[in-house]
Amino acid sequence: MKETFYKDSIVLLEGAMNEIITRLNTIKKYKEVHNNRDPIEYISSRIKSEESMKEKLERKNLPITLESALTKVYDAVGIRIICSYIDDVYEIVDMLKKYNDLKVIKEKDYIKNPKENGYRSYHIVFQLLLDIAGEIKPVFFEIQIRTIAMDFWSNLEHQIKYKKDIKNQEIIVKELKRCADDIATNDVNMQTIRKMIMGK
Ligand code: 0O2
Repeated sequence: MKETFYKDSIVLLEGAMNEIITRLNTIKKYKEVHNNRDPIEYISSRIKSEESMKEKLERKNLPITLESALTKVYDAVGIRIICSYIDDVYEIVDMLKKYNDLKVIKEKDYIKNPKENGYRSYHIVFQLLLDIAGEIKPVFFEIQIRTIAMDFWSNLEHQIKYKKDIKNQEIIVKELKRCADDIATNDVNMQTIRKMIMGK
């Protein structure tokens, strides 16, 4: 077994992750065939590492137990969907919400309401009722959907979290915020130009 902290439950987490990835890959192919355009650029996924899960439980003042990792924190399974355009993000959100076996638990639109540091992304926590040979097991997972530009920004910004004693932190934070705002403007501009090209 890969993850000792999750014990046998790793099977459920990996099962849910694989199931959702399969659906997303089917959506990709379907859209390509029927719309001549796939709104998803790429998909990544991960099971939260034991270290990162324990750190999160501690940060949220939750007991460091398997039970809280599976039921109090919702991103043991994390899936990221990267799109070219902002409209694609919302198209995917709508598509995901149409699955009858997915229940929305939590939803945050950090694109319409960016975080103070400039972070933009659409987050949804779903509960999937995983059917394992007739036994129904609920599994939570978090999907983050964002544009390529938002993803580029957040990958760089994320490094601040893990790097200690950063020199010029104040300037970096300010510059990152400026870049986030520039990126947001350009995402809107790119979307507008695309619509003009498409004659919409
Ligand atoms: P890691 O290391 O990426 O896994 P809450 O609703 O606030 O109680 P939560 O889960 O903190 O619970 O909510 P939220 O805001 O949906 O954040 C979940 C994840 O989004 C984070 O996971 C990050 O991956 C990402 N995220 C949120 N805010 C930021 C940000 O300001 N910058 C970047 N780069 N990523 C962010 P983790 O577990 O915190 O971290």
